[in-house]
Amino acid sequence: RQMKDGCNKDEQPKESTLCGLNPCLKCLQPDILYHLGLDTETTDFPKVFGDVRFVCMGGTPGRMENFAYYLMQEIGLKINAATKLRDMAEAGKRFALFKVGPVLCASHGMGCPSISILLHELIKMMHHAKCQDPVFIRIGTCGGIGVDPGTVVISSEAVDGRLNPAHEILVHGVSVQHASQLDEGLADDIKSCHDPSKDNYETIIGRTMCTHDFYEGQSRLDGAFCEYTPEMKKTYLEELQNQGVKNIEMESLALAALTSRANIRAAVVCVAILNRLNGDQIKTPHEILAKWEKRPQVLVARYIRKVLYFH
Ligand code: R2B
Ligand code: URA
Repeated sequence: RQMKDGCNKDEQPKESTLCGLNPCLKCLQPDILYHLGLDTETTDFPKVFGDVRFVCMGGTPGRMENFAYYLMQEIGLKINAATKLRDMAEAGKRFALFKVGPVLCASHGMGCPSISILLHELIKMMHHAKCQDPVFIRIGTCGGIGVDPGTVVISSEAVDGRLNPAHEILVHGVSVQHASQLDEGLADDIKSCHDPSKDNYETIIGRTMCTHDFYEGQSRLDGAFCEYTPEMKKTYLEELQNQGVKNIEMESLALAALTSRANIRAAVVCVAILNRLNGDQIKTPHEILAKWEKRPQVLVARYIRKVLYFH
């Protein structure tokens, strides 16, 4: 595939395909991935993580552990029924990290600040391990905009609350914006794993709005504070809908921005647990939510299988 300017894979055949990273990384001996509880001195990164081709992330440790066991079955790596996976980030006491062959499954917590910390450390991990073209995928939940609950939304791009396609951070007190485009080809490839003969729900591609808050940032009327009217909420959500926004969640801006800075392809695959045009509170029973949460997992597992065995 086409490399970004200044990235030439052939010049450094033994390095990772990532680029644009901190030039001082090589000075860090060891480099300590503090929140993962891993470091380059006590772990041989190329040996342990060098085969990683997919990095899947989701909000909670439990969901990512379940996904890892599900993948083990789906990609045929189940050695015997008693195979137990170890949380490789247990020492960090923040995130959970499981490895199933070429797939890493990590929990990212809630919001851009949390997933940013994870991504800095996972991207450094890919670099130290000399991984080749790893793909990063977030599987999660979201609020839909005019879509039926249970629908899977794959993000075409991430935008902020002003519909600006950039992740803004403050560096030295100065605003810096990083473009938050996602890989279109990857989104299409994942969507093509939807099977209308088996899946009794829709899978769509659309714009994703990413906010830094679940309540006011998403124009909910049920937060502890609310200084706008139901009419103002209606106007805002309808404007989002007119602008092609299909869902709202809280991590896509950081994921899109940090991965594209490193020349990593990334996707965001979320199931809508409600239609925000019809309400704010999530009243769906837990058993149904649990079923819906599997939908992005099933789709992404099919995608990984296809890439591993049919390419
Ligand atoms: C979706 O769900 C969480 C909030 O409930 C948040 O992490 C997100 O993006
Ligand atoms: N996650 C969000 O960020 N918003 C929702 O409405 C549902 C899940």
